[in-house]
Amino acid sequence: MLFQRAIVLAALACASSTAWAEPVEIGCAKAGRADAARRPRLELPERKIVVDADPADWQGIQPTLVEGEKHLWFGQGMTRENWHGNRDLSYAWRAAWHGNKLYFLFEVNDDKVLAPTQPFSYLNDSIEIFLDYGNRGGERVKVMDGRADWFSKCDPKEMMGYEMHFLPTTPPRVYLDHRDKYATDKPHSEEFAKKWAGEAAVKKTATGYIMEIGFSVPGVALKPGKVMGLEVGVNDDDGQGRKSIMIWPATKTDFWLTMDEYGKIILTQGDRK
Ligand SMILES: [Ca+2]
Ligand SMILES: [Ca+2]
Repeated sequence: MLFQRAIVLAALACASSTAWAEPVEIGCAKAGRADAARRPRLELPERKIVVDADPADWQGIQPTLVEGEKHLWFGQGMTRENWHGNRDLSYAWRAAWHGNKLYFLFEVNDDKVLAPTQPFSYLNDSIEIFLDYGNRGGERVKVMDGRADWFSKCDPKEMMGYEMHFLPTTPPRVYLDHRDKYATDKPHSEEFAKKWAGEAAVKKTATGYIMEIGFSVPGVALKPGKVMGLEVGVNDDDGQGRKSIMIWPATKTDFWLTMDEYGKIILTQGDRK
């Protein structure tokens, strides 16, 4: 997504003529690559999950808390001042796997959960999942024809990792990639259901919403020991368009372009409930 982010950062920070394909050297991107050992590694238990927005299936699986300003990403009008604490935006997420499907549970605190009014999915209240399914790191989209603007075309062969968006609508709207430029009114929900065995369910809560998600990435086999890169985010629109995004784990890098600082998830056999 974050075409707009890419433009801003490329213009500010990247002198390369292939700005879309080259890692943009900002913040601690280089230091992060040199210090891979510090990246979070999470073991995903194997567990049968029913995707119904009821968190009961997840008992005993440790949530990862994304709270506090250290998880904010700044740019495109998003500043520290726009975030009003954990009740405004924060979340806990968990992940598991079963068969050939990955499962996620997001429990989001957002004091104003709004119907989508913004033109692009990521400018509305929404969840983002970035998946480096081959644990490759590097460029998320590897341009093959030399064009500078990879966002203008979505060639599945070039996609080394997915950027998926989920809106807390009923039913949730799902966006799988940038082929429709993440236009809010062009979700890929049907394709998600048919080709990804995708499921998503949402429930509003007193403090925000719960989203439960399950899917099988086409062509990707899951088995114990498999390692993938993962980055997650939640966007917050409280009525004036997106004002905050909270990210795990990398907050100071070009995570929508490069996958070098994603956390690692490892599929285990440790839990067969
Ligand atoms: Ca909010
Ligand atoms: Ca909101």
